[in-house]
Amino acid sequence: MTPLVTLPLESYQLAKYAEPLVCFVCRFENSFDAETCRGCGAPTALTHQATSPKRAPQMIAVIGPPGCGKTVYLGMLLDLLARRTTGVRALARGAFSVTLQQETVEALASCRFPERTENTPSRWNWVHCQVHLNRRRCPREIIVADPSGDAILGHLEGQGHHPAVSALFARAAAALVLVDVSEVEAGGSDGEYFAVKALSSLDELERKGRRAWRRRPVAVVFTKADVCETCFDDPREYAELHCSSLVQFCHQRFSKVGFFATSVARSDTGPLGSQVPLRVEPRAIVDPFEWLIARTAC
Ligand SMILES: Nc1nc2c(ncn2[C@@H]2O[C@H](COP(=O)(O)OP(=O)(O)O)[C@@H](O)[C@H]2O)c(=O)[nH]1
Ligand SMILES: [Mg+2]
Ligand SMILES: [Zn+2]
Repeated sequence: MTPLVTLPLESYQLAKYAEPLVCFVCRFENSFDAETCRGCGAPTALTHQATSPKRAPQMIAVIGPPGCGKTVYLGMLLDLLARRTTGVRALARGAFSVTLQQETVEALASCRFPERTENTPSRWNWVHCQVHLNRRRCPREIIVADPSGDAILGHLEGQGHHPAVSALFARAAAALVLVDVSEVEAGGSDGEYFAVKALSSLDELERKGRRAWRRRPVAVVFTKADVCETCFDDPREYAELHCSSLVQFCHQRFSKVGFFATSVARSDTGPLGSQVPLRVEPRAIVDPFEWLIARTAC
């Protein structure tokens, strides 16, 4: 015997699915209840938030090979910006925006560096923050992702499909290009080639008009500069001496380029062979960000 049951037809629930949620980062059309974008992996909370402010948020592309120090630099940058009471400050928007800062600071506080960033974009840390420049100017909405270097490399080498990297490259208002000083000092030039490849790829994306990449600001950031004091003395001169093809490329193709040296912690080889932070001593971390924001068109 089949018992008869009455089920209410909740068709109004289906109406929610009729209107897609267009991802702010990659423009993929998601269903309204998706947690991460099926196109690029960014949290959909970011898209919900992005539609609320008066000014649309601007993205900053963070570019560098695996291991150049993106996670450590960004985590420390956000922590410093969040604790400031004057000058450029940042307020996180949404719980997901605090994770990068939290994971980095907790790792450094327990004498280790953060884990290597996973390749899958839905596992990257995405940050949406409100950046206050000074009392007179209204705050800016900024979105930054901490991408995996392997995904950027894959995108540059044309291997695989990396919608998150493609979207960041195409739609970012500015770029932070990281070059590892410890590699430069060891005589390597992979970091320099990586930076030239990435900048060349940006330049080819948009060459004409107001949105041309040559008009968008690019900060070249030498990370782990604790290994070479002269890099701090004059980062541009250091770049001209050690990364001359990068400097040439920047001058030829971009109109707003700055060179910076930063360091988060001195490190040494631990008992298990991995690098451990010896002394956390952030130096010149905010300078590139401050420079970039001041030059990013509203
Ligand atoms: N000496 C020094 N080493 C650093 C610094 N920042 C990062 N590192 C080292 O670089 C490694 C990779 O850093 P990470 O931020 O994970 O690189 P990512 O792959 O670009 O995100 C860390 O595990 C540390 O060994 C720094 O400021 N100074
Ligand atoms: Mg990382
Ligand atoms: Zn997306």
